[in-house]
Amino acid sequence: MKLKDFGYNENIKKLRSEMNLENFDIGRVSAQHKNKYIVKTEKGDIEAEITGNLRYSADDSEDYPAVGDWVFLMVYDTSLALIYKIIPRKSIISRKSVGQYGKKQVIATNIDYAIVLQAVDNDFNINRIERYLTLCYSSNVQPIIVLNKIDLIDNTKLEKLVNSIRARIKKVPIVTISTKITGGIEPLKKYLEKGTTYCLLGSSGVGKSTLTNNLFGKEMMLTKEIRQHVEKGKHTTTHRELIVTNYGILIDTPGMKEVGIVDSSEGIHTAFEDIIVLAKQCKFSNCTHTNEVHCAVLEAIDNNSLDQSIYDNYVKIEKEKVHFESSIAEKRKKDKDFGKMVKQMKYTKKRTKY
Ligand SMILES: Nc1nc2c(ncn2[C@@H]2O[C@H](COP(=O)(O)OP(=O)(O)O)[C@@H](O)[C@H]2O)c(=O)[nH]1
Ligand SMILES: [Mg+2]
Ligand SMILES: [Zn+2]
Repeated sequence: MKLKDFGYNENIKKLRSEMNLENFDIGRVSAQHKNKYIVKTEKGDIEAEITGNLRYSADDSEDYPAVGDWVFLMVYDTSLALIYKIIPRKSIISRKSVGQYGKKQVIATNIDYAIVLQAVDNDFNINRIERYLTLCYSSNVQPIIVLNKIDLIDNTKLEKLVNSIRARIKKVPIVTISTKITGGIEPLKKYLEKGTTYCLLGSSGVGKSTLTNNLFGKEMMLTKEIRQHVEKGKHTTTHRELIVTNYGILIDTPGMKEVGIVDSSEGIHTAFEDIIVLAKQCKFSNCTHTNEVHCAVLEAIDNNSLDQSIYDNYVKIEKEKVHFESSIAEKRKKDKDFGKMVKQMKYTKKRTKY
């Protein structure tokens, strides 16, 4: 395969030459298993680890390679390669780390578009769509809203669902599909382009893997292996895979029960544009739009020009963002205090030696 097939473009080429590492091979991280990475290169898929140097200089999860990354590597043979450096990313999708306070977890990088997938049966939830949009905008990724499993409802019901999204979300394409009927995913194919990278976002069970398989054209062996793992009760929650198809490069993500929003002021601003526009007319520039007088947002709800449900979701996501930011600040301070203490201890030790 050519580098172009898995997303190599002028931008990567430029960054690559700027970095002046012409002696290294280049590849794209397609999967991660603990501390091993599968990297797609012109020579094929190669198993790689990171250099000690990269490991020691990393102090954040974002400093490690992630699925979607372009990396410089030294290839010794197909089962031995070292990742030396990560090429700066165009976009990073991350979420709150599950179970690690104040930490982020990178889901995928260098994504062009996110396919925000929901099933029209019991999974449908506009608040959650807005949440994913916030995540997309804060990650510099363009969203496409896709409703799957439309074989399960009639046209009237479908039209109602689409209209209900349209009432709240104005500028994002909405595509309706089914992976179970012939030609059911054709409407989506119009939005897909070879060589472009798409990340599938959505709860578990909405059809992300089925859609990936359909676009790939055949059932992937890998998916079956993973299923067997799951059946044996092993965890596969961190599994992500970059898959090259004629309809673009797809990154299937594990179902996200909760989309924890991390530092996303930009994202919130774009997803809740109506509110942000109104907010410019609030009396106080630091208005929280919760209890202030002359708050243009609250007034708009009162006179029905702003939907209460949009507002409620906005307040909820904004609150989470503030909470996460303070948890990060708190964690940084703790780390810093700890660092100081260690330094102090070393210093004391030195002094007492003599
Ligand atoms: N009725 C219907 N079922 C679907 C459709 N797409 C996927 N499914 C089913 O939904 C279930 C979950 O699909 P899967 O791809 O594993 O979801 P994932 O967790 O998002 O990867 C499977 O049983 C699929 O066969 C669809 O368009 N219509
Ligand atoms: Mg899946
Ligand atoms: Zn206000």
